[in-house]
Amino acid sequence: MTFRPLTILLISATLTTGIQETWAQTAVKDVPKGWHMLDQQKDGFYGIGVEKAYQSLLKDKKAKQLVVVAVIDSGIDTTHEDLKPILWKNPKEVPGNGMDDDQNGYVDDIYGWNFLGGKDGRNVTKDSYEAARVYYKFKPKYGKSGLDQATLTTEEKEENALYQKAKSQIESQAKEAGMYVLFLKNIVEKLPSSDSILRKAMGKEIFTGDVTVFR
Ligand SMILES: [Ca+2]
Ligand SMILES: [Ca+2]
Repeated sequence: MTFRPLTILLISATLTTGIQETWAQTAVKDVPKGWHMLDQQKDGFYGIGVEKAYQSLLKDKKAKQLVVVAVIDSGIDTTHEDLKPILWKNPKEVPGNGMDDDQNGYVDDIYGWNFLGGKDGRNVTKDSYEAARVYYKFKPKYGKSGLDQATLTTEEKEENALYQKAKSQIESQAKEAGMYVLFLKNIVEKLPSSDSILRKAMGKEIFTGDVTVFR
């Protein structure tokens, strides 16, 4: 499988990791605006400590050479004050004219391309994991019963190995999801009787999920 060179910029996985950890950490507290910029030691939030970096690591420093960093990740804010002046731009593409000026297959790809989006590069409502995309792409070819491995070319064997790996992952997830469905079905079936028990125990028709009333 081959991929076109990506021309997407910035933002590291650190931000994603920080989001997950901070979300768990502050689930019961008010989260300040811009928490993701804060510092764990100084502010108590698992942000990236950007001010600390400006004041210590980057203080009085200027770039010695130009480094272009390509990052394959979710989108970035191309209007951000720190990113806007340093964002790499496709020099052969004219933005906003609806044409693929550099003829690389992508229209108006001035900062890169959203490969998870629609054909026009716009966001889609739903997307999927890579394993699911690989699974459904190769299933018609390698998912057939009676597939003779001996007839496959070297490239097809590699594709088939990739398909089998994705299939294993997808089927494992599907099995797990099936168990959750059974679990949720059981809860839904019990809800009417649980509801009547709770209303009787609390002596009111309308109640919230506040469990402290039972303490
Ligand atoms: Ca283009
Ligand atoms: Ca264009």
